[in-house]
Amino acid sequence: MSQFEEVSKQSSLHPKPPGLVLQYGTAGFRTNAKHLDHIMFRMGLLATLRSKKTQATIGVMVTASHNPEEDNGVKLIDPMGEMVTPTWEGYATQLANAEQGDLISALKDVIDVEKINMSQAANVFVGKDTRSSSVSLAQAVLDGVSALGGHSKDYGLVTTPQLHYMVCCQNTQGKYGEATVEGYYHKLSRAFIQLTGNASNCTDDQKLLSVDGANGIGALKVREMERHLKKELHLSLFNDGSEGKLNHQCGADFVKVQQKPPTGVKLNAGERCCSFDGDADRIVYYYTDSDGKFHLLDGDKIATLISTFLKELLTQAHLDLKIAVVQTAYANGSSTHYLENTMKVIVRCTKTGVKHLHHAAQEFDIGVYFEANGHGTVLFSREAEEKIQQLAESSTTDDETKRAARLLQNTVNVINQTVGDAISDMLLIEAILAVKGMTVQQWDAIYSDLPNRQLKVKVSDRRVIDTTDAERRAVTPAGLQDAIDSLVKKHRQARSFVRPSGTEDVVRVYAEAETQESADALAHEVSLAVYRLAGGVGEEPKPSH
Ligand code: NG1
Ligand code: ZN
Repeated sequence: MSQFEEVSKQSSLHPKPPGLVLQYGTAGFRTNAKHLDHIMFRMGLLATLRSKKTQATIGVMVTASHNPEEDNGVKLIDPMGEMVTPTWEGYATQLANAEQGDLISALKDVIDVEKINMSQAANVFVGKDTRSSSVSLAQAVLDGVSALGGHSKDYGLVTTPQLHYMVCCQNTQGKYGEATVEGYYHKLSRAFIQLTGNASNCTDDQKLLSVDGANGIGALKVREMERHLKKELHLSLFNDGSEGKLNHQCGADFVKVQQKPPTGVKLNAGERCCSFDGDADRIVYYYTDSDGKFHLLDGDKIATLISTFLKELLTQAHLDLKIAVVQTAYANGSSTHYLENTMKVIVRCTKTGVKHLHHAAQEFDIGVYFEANGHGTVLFSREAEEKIQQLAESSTTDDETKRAARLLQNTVNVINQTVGDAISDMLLIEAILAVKGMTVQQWDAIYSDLPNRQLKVKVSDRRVIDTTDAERRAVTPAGLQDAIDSLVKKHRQARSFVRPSGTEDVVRVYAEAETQESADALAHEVSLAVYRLAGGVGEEPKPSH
């Protein structure tokens, strides 16, 4: 039987509902799990083609991250562990939307355009999160790979960043690490223990950290990793999936957007706590003070902590490497101000979506990128890594220089450079706090966030909003940006912007201002402007109390 006959036969077991149209968005395909079986099979096919084309291993992750339990989704991972390129995102959408009878010709179109040698071997790594729908959906991906004669390795339950790590390890022939879950734990924990070895007088209390696992895969994996940490970190794990529902009233997205603690976590005043999202590629920290007030330390605070630490080490090591922080329009204005004016580091702003941040960060020797929601990592250029390594191993440098170079070297090893990784970020943050002897309150006090509010507005077609200047200004519909500008002028220290979401059928509104009342009022006024000028549907947005 020819290759395509096998695909035809297998695809009839994963039929596409006629007329259903889905798009590969900011984070792959994401929707209610019941619409995704054919998508998964087809992404198995596409990953196989991508593998043949790149002559490398490709990853396919089945997850819908912070979305509700009933949703699911799928993302493709390119050879170095990065997100798949925009051209192939386009193929993903074409393949996903080809009606059942047109699938083979859609597949042949990609093969022709990309001039793919179909006799080339293919290898695909597949991983999934803890959603109940992920079991059959991951099987559909595997079926797609085998229908085109590709080899696959099923990693089963892994976090999204773990699968990115596996793909990178495999394609670097083990230089990045060993492509197993144990290899991941070993690499990260070893670097973590070496980093914390530089902390003097760290008490048991300071080693305490509460973790909200969002009832997802991160909880399972943190538990597996614990024994590798050799008591250098005492974790209290909450929302571990044994009772609660995935992402429900918990997890990084809930905490960030609601600006309140998750349910299911015992918070003692002053104690550090962090929340992962449903696939453990995001993390935020927080604590409550003695007055019961909640303090959030989001991706901006994390980027500031990490970049300050790295900048100090570069000075101590006398290394002349260019460091930058990459943010999006959602970064709190105070963080940008502090980074540019006090820390004097280069700050770049890109469009929302980690692939944009990742690319911008690659332009520097050291690029620290974080979305305000807690997705981020640090990228080191190959030259930067080499310089750090040479210095750490040199026999002629003095002790202080060498110590700084070794700390930098361990930082390179603890951070998952392929993608934002809650577990790896957590280990780096904990190590920095330990090495600097810093409390969560001191970290929080580096700068004060401007009060802010995020809202959503439903419109009939969110594509009517087009933006420019890294999404900070709306070009269409006519009059919207003028309306936002005049509303912003009514508030002190204010800023606001709107953009269509890439993962939900809504327009997102962001506002920040001198006081919470002002930020709330501005967010509401801008929501009304969107509703009126961009085709709002349903009830008019109401003011928050
Ligand atoms: P959209 O829905 O495009 O705003 C959200 C996040 C992104 C990114 C993606 C992927 C915000 C405001 N937006 O995108 O930063 O993380 O999801 O998960 O947090
Ligand atoms: Zn996620």
